[in-house]
Amino acid sequence: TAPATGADLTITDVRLTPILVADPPLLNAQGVHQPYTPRLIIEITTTDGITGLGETYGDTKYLELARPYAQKLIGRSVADLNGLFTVADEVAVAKERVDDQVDVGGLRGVQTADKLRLSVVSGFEVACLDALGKAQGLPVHALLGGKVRDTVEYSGYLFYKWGEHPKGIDSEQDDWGEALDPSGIVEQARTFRRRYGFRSFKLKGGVFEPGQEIAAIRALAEAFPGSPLRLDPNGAWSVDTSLQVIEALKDVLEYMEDPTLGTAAMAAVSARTDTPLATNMCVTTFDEIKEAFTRDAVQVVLSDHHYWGGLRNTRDLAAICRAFGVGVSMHSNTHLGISLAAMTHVAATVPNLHHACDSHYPWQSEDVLSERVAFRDGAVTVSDAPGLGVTLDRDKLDALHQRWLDDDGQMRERDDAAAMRVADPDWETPAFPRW
Ligand code: GKR
Ligand code: MG
Repeated sequence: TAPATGADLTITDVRLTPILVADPPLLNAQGVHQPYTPRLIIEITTTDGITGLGETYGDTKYLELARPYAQKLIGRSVADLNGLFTVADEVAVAKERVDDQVDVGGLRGVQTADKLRLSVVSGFEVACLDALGKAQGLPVHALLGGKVRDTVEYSGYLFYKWGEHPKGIDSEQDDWGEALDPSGIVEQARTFRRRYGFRSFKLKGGVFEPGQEIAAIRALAEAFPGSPLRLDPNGAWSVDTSLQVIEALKDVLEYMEDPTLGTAAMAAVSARTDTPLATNMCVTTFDEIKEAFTRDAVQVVLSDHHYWGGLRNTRDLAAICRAFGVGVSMHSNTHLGISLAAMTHVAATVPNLHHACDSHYPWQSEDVLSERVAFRDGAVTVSDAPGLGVTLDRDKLDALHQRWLDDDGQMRERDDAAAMRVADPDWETPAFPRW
């Protein structure tokens, strides 16, 4: 595996570090975020001692797959990116991990073995690209064909939010305050604008009855005239409710994200409105594209390299969208700076990315990097340093891993409904459509 540059790209070591990261009490259709959320940090080392970093979901079902997978990568080359998928197919996924399971707080549909594998592969692909870039003196975007923009714009991702996590459970205090009504949401958006300069905003909906969420978007439109706005109830509404909300907001929405659940219902909404519908729920795999696009169920797909199996698959997705005239935006789940760097590199290479990307990163006060990735004027500058352009801080990583080790198992799986039951023991994840 020794290329012309002389670097030996053989993988000699893979280190997996599960961590728990502090997360504020953000509300969504399933419940509320736990005080700590699991992530997995991946470090791949080559014969020459070059290290590549990756990050993905850290719940047990991902760790169970990542551990044997990591072993199979020893002796392979970090340049063998296609081989990452072949190796993944060799790792068995336990049946109980996919049967009747829903993914990531229930917001990504039914879990399948393929989705699970792709989410694991995504973290390793990023780590391989980081190592390969460092070995060759090239930024990750150059390995993907080169950047077509120097900065990547992000949206301010607004959430209804409690002031603090329920009393009596271990948690960190955040400095965002409470946001439970339209004025709280506007205040939160002002803080986002002041701290990071975001110009467009997305509100996570599906929390309160639709009238209140309409009022919040109206209040945002008034406070930030001309700013692109999006609302995402994660499929909580019926077709009729979706159409009513769209009618009430059509003059201010950039797009409506997953108003209702499933391709058929999305297509029914889409047929009766000109407001673009976006999704990170009904198109999450290549298999789902054909039906959704041919039925014109969605006009914008939110890519997410963690879902789609990495940065190169994200580019494939964008190419398919281009062929069908479907727009591309970017989805995010709770994540740290390694993922934000990866998102920024791939976003920089996608010509048909015409919307600000989502990112949860501002909600994470903790990171494993020596320097946080910075938003300026609502955007991240694309790094031209070799690899991802980020550096691991081992002390920070160790501290967040220690939290994972000390946990009694409660926080090691993300479960927004369970977190809600701490405050409201009678809480059941609502049947959808809720409204
Ligand atoms: O973190 O509560 C959340 C979000 O709802 C997240 O889980 C979703 O996957 O942000 C995502 C979305 O756009 O649907
Ligand atoms: Mg969404």
